[in-house]
Formats: sequence, C-alpha cells, structure tokens
Amino acid sequence: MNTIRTYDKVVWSTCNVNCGSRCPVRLFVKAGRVVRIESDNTGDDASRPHEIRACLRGRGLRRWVYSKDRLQHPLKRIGKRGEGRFERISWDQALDTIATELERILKQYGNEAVFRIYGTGNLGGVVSSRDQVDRLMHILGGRLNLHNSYSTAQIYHAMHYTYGEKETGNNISDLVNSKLAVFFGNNPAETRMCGGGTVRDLVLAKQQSGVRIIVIDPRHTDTAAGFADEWIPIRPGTDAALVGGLAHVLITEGLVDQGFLDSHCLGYDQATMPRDIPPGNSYKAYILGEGPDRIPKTPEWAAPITGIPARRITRLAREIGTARPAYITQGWGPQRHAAGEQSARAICMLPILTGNVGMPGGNSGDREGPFGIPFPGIPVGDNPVKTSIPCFMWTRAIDAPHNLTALNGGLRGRERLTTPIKFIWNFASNTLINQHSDINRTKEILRNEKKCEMIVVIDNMMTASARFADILLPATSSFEESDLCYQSYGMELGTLIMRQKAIEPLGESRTLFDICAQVAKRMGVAENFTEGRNHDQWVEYMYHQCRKVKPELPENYRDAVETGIFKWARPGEPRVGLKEFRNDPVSNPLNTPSGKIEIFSPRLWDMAQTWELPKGDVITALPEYHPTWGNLDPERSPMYPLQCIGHHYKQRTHSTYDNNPWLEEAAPQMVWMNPLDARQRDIHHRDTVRIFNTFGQTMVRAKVTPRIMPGVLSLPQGAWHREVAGGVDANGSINVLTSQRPSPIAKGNPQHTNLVQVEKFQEKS
Ligand SMILES: Nc1nc2c(c(=O)[nH]1)N[C@H]1C(S)=C(S)[C@@H](COP(=O)(O)OP(=O)(O)OC[C@H]3O[C@@H](n4cnc5c(=O)[nH]c(N)nc54)[C@H](O)[C@@H]3O)O[C@H]1N2
Ligand SMILES: Nc1nc2c(c(=O)[nH]1)N[C@H]1C(S)=C(S)[C@@H](COP(=O)(O)OP(=O)(O)OC[C@H]3O[C@@H](n4cnc5c(=O)[nH]c(N)nc54)[C@H](O)[C@@H]3O)O[C@H]1N2
Ligand code: SF4
Ligand SMILES: [Mo]
Repeated sequence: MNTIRTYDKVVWSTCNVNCGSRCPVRLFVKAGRVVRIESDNTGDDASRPHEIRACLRGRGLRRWVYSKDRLQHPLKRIGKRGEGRFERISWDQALDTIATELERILKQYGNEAVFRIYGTGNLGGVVSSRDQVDRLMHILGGRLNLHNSYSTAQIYHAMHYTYGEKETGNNISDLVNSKLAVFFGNNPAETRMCGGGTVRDLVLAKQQSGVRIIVIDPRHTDTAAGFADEWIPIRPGTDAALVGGLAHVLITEGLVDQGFLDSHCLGYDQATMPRDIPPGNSYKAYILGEGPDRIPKTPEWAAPITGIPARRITRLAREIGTARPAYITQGWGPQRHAAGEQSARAICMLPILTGNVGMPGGNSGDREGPFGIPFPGIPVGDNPVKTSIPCFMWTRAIDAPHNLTALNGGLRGRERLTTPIKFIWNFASNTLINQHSDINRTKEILRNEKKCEMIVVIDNMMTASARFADILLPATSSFEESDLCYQSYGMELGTLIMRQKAIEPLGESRTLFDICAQVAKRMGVAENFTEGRNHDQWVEYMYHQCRKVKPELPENYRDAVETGIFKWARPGEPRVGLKEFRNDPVSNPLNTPSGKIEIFSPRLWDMAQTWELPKGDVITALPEYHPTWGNLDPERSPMYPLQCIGHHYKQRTHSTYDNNPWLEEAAPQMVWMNPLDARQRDIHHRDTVRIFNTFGQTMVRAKVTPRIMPGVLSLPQGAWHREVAGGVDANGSINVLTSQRPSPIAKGNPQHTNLVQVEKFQEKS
C-alpha cells in the first residue's frame, strides 16, 4: 500500500447519498487535490464491528466531485425558466435577490407559500443537512410542511393501519433462526450494497444456516442471482392477488394459526369482527368467496392475474404454511405502485395468517428492521405552520392548490389548501424535475413563472432540476466541508464518522449553513439562526450532542477527529419486532385503535365512505386485490401493452453519480426486456429503442434478457433527463413515462406503475 508520507494528508469522509449505507471513505490529498480514495479498513470481515467496504460509487467519488458538470459560481436565470440559460452573478447579488424575493412572498402570500422540496442528496451530513433550510424558515414564521417520502409512502401507511407501529421488522441477521425466507420485491444486493448495509448480513446468514430463500420479483435481481434458491416472477402490482391465492390454500388446508388470529388480530373471521360491521366482511369471507364479491380467491383465480401457475401458488402456500418460523419480508418496490398500500398490507397477511409475527426467525412482513444509534440532528425548532402536504403532491399545490383537500389529496392541518406554493427551496434534490413523476407536465407547471414565482436550487451539479432554477447556488461537496455522519439503515452497526474538509471549496462554492446564515442576516434573524456559531463550530457543537448519547466518545473534539471513525456492533441477539406484543397482547397493545393487528381496518372502512377518489381507485378495509389503472390486462390496453417498472440501480443512487462515466461503463443504462417481447418487435440486445406512452418518450439501449418476465420492462430509475425534442428524452430517464396520479391512501408516488409501448428506434433520414 502507498504510505501516507506520499500524501499531504489523509482524512475521513463519507459517501453522502441516500443509498442508505453512508459508507466511510478515506481521502488522500496532495497539492490541494484528492488524488486517491480508499474504503474503511478498520477491522475485517470477521470482527465485530466489521469493516464497511464502499461500493464502486463511493470509490468513484473523485470522478463526481471534479466532474465538468460541477457548479462553481452563483448563477441567475436569463431567458425563460427551464431554458437553462444563466449569467454569473456575485454571492451578494444572489443572496440579496433571495432575501428580497422571500420577504416579498412571505408578505404577499404568507408562510404557507414557501416549500422546501423533498430531497435526499445530502442525508449524510448533519450540519449540511436540509434541516438548515427548515430551521431558517421556522425562525421566519414557518413553511408548508410535507409528510411521507418518495421511498416509503405506501408501505408506511400500510404498516400504520395494520400494526400501528413503525419498524416492525426483525433484523435480517435473525434469518439464521428461520426455516424459510420469502423476499417480495426486496433487492438488498443492489439497494443495500456495502458492508454497512443489509447485503453483508444476508451473506452471513445464508452461509451460516443455509436458509432457503425465495425471491418474488418481476426481475431475476442480483439478490435472486446471488442468494435465492428459487425465483418466482410476478406481474408488477399483483402481489395482493398472489397473497389471495396463497391465503386460500392456507385456510382450506388448515395451515393458519387460528389461536394467534383469535388472540392478536381483528377481523380474520366473524368472531373477531367489529360489532357494527355487517356480516360477510371478514378476511376469511373475502378469501373463501363468501364476501360481497362472491369470488373465491383460489390459486386458479390468482394465476392469470399474477402470471404465476396455480400449481406453483399451491406449493408455495404449503411451504410457507409448514416452515416454522418463516421470515417473510418486502422491499419497497411492491409498494411504489398505484395501489401499493394494498400490496404492502397483503404481504403482511402471510406472517399474520401463519403466526410468524413477533417470533425469532419470523418477521411481520415489513422490510428488515434496522439497528441504529439515535444521534441527534440539528435543532430545527417548531414550524408555526401546521398545514402539510404529502411530499408527492407539490405539483398540485402549485398548479391547482384549491383542488388539494384533506379528502382528495391527503392534506393535513386544513380542509383545503388556500395558498399555492410560490417559493421553492431545492437543496440537494433532483426531485424538482428528474425524480418526480411526469417530467413533461412538471416542466409545463414550472415554466409558468406566474405560478411558482421563485425557485432557489442549491446543488453540486448542473442537473435537470438546476436548469429550472431562478437563482442557482454552488454548494460545497463532501470533500470541501467538515461534518458528522451517522449510520443510516445499518443492520448490525452504528457509526459516527468525523468527516474532515479535505480540500478548499471548488470555485466559489459555499456550505449550506453559510448560505442560510447569509439569508438570515439579510432578513434580520442572523443571531437566532447561527446562535453565534459558524459551520465548523456547529459541527463541534453537534459532536458534543452525540456524546450525550454515547458518553464513551472522547471528551476532546480534536481527539475524536484524530480517530475519525467510531463503530458500535449491535449488542445481544437480533432484534425481533413486535416481540412484547406477541408475548402479551393485553399488557402490550399495539398503537392501533383496537390495540390488535387490524386485518380489517375500521379506520379504512370509514375512509372508504368519506374520501373522494378518482374513478378506478378504491380504499378497502381488508387488504383486497383490485386491478388499477396501471396493471390492467394488457390485452385491454393495446396501445400500451407492456408494464414498465424502474428499479433502483447499482450504477448510481437515484440521479446522483449518473454523470460518472466509469460507472456508466461498469453498469450501463439499459432497459430490461424479455426475449419474447424483443423478438415480437425485432429488437436485439444493445439496439436503441424508444419507449413511449401518453406522458412522453425516452430512448435507451435494450438489455434483452430472460431475467425479466415477458410483458414487463424495467428501466433503471434515476438517469439524467436530457430533452432532445418536445417531450422526448434521450437518456433513458423513466420519469417522462410516469404519472402524477397519487396512490389512494398515502397519496404517494406510483412510479413503478406504468403502461408503455416499445419499438426499435429508427433514425429518420
Ligand atoms: N444502488 C442503489 N441503491 C439504492 C438506491 C439507488 O438509487 N441505487 N436508492 C435508495 C433509496 S432512496 C431507496 S428508497 C431504496 C429503494 O429500495 P426498493 O424500493 O426496495 O428498490 P426498488 O428497486 O424500487 O424495488 C425493489 C424490487 O422490487 C421489484 N418490484 C417492482 N415492482 C414490484 C411488484 O409489484 N411486486 C414485486 N414483488 N416486486 C416488485 C423490483 O424489480 C426491484 O427488484 O434503495 C436505496 N438504495
Ligand atoms: N420513476 C422513479 N422515480 C423515483 C423513484 C423510483 O423508484 N422510480 N424513487 C424515488 C425515491 S425512493 C427517492 S428517495 C427520490 C430521490 O430523489 P432525490 O432526493 O432528488 O435524489 P437524487 O436524484 O440523488 O438527487 C440528489 C441531488 O443532490 C445532489 N447532491 C449530492 N450530494 C450533495 C451534497 O453533498 N450537497 C449538495 N448540495 N447536493 C448534493 C445531487 O447532485 C443531486 O442533484 O427519487 C424518487 N423518484
Ligand atoms: S453508494 Fe451507498 S454503498 Fe456505495 S459507497 Fe456510497 S453509501 Fe456506500
Ligand atoms: Mo428513496
């Protein structure tokens, strides 16, 4: 290995993005440049706490930080919004404009007109976190709140109505105690790629116990390829139908845990139904065809909907019903759909029916539960504004605010939105354009400068969102600022990394803290905002807050910086979610109104009567399957006969790192397509194809592979949108094909629900 003496300094840093692993990296600096990156090398694979190896993306950070797309100076839009034409201005000009406009908009429209859009580009920083914007706005009287996330809107609501609790899952290391594992749309080999994520624990559990793993996913994922004993391809959006077929076998063959259902659950059969509900509405009645629709949910019923043969459904049900304990889990792919709440709730029915909830080696049906140390974020204070929109509904809050209500759009704190969004803070987010649905419609809404009047983008790169800024500010990257970084979804580890500034800011980049402090100064609230600290002093202050949680951390901040990285292994046995409830449901009731697992949800029963839904959407008290606008029988939608999902891809984290050419070479952007679908259209591997629907069109190369089921495409989400003609994207950016129609309960993003057509791209001569 190169000796440290070859370099001027070596500092600890992190990969910031929201893949969730927050890997430590070491930056080797020479003559003011980072010239080499290494991964964590403290510990080894076998030790506890273990080594956290960064993936290719973290190791490729230099290509990203020094990219030609890097923003280096404050810019002001010239020409129409979104054209991408800017002129360079000074920091003073930029900050004065922001402060003047913010003041004007606050005065003219009030605080509900200001919105900090969802964005995850710098979740790895504590001081350089989006919380700074919230803190500033709270001091200035508040901002429009947001709830949900683009990650988990539907599953969050599913868990809320079923269990009333968050994080109900067992640690994945608990797999060593399982007889069988069933993964619905969960792909940790790609979405939790490094040593700090789930994949390492999965490798170890599989090695130790040889537990049988079944992956249910439209794609033969890297997880299926690496770990699964069997892959069952399923039509996207139909997991609830599969569960219906499985439940029918479990019930009719006596494989359900009746005792558990009687003592812990509401609404499995008539005996535990709420008294005021008419008979025939229990889960058992629904499955056996004794409910209002009179349809028994047999495997033969589920087969044509899901694309899984009835025989295979029966066999899977018997496997699940006889393996005790069974670890049934789902990723967040099944829920990022038009009726994702129903898929997520339905998958939970398998562990509920078989009594695998709250057991070692079992699971609740939720995603695997994390272990994390509760280190604090910066204090953001109270938001005086109580109105909150689902984060996905922001385009409606600009375009048709008066049509966004509690009953049709999940608005909280008000019956109806009264103030449109007029000012957007977009920090470390490409959700303004690239990551939100229906890019072409979003652009149309934002191009109208009378609607949203001011957009401030603070980013490292000239992204598709940055092009829609009125004022565009260059932020320091993680190489250029000190901060603290905590673990995210770490299953077996808690971490604290003392990130150190490695190089001077590129160009005129500034930290988010400095930007907010300067705006605060111009608005007359500098002292409130800074509390007399600068960026580095805040980092030190937050370190001392961490010491309150982990008093064994060095007393002296410089000593901590010297050590650079702290890790804690999860103590004791793997966590078993809902264990106390399982052991004694009377003394430890759940947070649902009944205190039980609500298979039948009285709250959803009421919502079904009162909420206003567009035609085709339903809310049901039971986790029923209903076809949606996006997974209709393709024969009934001949124009767009293919379903198109968009998986989270190893080349990048969302859109971040898409502009690293090394990663594009390692994992190119291609649409997955089954050979049967390709042959019908005379498409060959690596051909350029055009994928289109009513929302737009994109061009990308085809990956013709049996690793995806016929009738389904998967276009890896996050590619940088590049518009080449009206509505046409040339870079395989999936959000020109997705819809802004929200899911029924959560009002979440249905971005894996899309109907499309594909054909070979032919250059017009
Ligand atoms: N490499 C990489 N890692 C990431 C990210 C990234 O962009 N790149 N993003 C991070 C973030 S913020 C998040 S929220 C998580 C996302 O994590 P997930 O939401 O779990 O990831 P997805 O790839 O969307 O979906 C997981 C799997 O579900 C499958 N799937 C899609 N629809 C269905 C369905 O209807 N039924 C079933 N059974 N399966 C289905 C997909 O094929 C995919 O393999 O990943 C994180 N990790
Ligand atoms: N079709 C489809 N769309 C999706 C999804 C999907 O599955 N399918 N997934 C959704 C999900 S789960 C999520 S979480 C969202 C994610 O959407 P976003 O949160 O917008 O995530 P990114 O696209 O990574 O954008 C992050 C931005 O932060 C910038 N950035 C990175 N590091 C730093 C930093 O240190 N400082 C600053 N100032 N900026 C930085 C990057 O340049 C980038 O522009 O996308 C959602 N969109
Ligand atoms: S992208 Fe995720 S797994 Fe890869 S280095 Fe960064 S934090 Fe780690
Ligand atoms: Mo996410």
